[in-house]
Amino acid sequence: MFRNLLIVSLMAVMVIAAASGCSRKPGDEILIGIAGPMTGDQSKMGIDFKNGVQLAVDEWNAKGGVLGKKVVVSVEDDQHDPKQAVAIANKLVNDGVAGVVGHFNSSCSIPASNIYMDGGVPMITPATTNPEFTERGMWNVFRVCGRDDQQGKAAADFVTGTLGAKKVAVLHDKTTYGQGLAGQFKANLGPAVEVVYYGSIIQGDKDFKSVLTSIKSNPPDVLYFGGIYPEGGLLVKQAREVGLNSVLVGGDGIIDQKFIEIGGESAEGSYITFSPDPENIPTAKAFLDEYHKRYGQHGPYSVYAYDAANILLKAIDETGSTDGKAVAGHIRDGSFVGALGTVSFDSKGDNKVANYVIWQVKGGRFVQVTTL
Ligand code: ABU
Repeated sequence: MFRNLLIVSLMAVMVIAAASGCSRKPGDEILIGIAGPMTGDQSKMGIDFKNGVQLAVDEWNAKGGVLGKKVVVSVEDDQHDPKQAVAIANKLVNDGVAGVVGHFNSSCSIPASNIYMDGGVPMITPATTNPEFTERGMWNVFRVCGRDDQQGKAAADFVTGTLGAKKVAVLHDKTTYGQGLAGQFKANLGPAVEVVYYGSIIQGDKDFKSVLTSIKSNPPDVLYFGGIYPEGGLLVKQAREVGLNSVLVGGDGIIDQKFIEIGGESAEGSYITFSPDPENIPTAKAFLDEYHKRYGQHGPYSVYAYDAANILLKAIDETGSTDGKAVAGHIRDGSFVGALGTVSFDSKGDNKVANYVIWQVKGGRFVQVTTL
């Protein structure tokens, strides 16, 4: 009788575990999260994250894992929506992740970071550039990329210096990233430049001809855009269609081949601020070779996701722990040699070395046109 009861109870536990999707074996694995836009019009960025992190994880697992355990990834889609970002952050915390690589959008990373902090989880973003992400005195936030105060100034110096622009129009997409970057760019222009138009578009809209026609009435030398490539590509295309021929300048949000696919020939000549080309960084060669073999051409933030994952896993390995505060403390104090070179962080969690150079669309692809 007792034996039958035991068997029934065990079966019930197994059914409940299967029904709840509880296939992880706590203690046997180390779970890390990847968070970003995995579907929708910015999904190229999320997929680049996923590929870069998976490559790093596979390399660790091939060497025996971390702390003798297999590393497993949980890929979560925030759809570049701040509410969804908070929802998946709660899920990842509840699932027991040891750390998160993500998110992409500043508007997602900032609110999600509070959930991770309360849950004791360190996060390293490959791509979130809004300064506020690391300006709130949080112990758990890191970024391997630069910041918009740095790239906004780099863009303004280029536009006023190299391009010698006298009249500039500035548009942004009203997001934390786009509006913040546009503001940083404008604030660094200096008194010799006239800002003939400062305004916004709505992310997700498809027709910008009305605002572009207004800008054309007093045509600027430069049209600066703070935003992401789906809207950036349409803006440059429609600018030419309404007869506005100002050169488009933007930030890292538009440096993806998708911008050129959407903008077509109108994208040619556009300038973008971004970090130096990893193709010219000897330490990135092994990563790029393997990435290209597995996934095809890398995206702008593939290598940043790869380095972020390696930093997180190395910190777990070296501390011998998945305790979030211990891991974050080690990341903050340590120095990590990755595909992009040596990365170390300041007390806020910003990468101590974040350089911006200028890229241009030439012959249908992005080419780095200035050096450090
Ligand atoms: N930094 C490019 C776009 C991602 C973001 O910061 O919102």
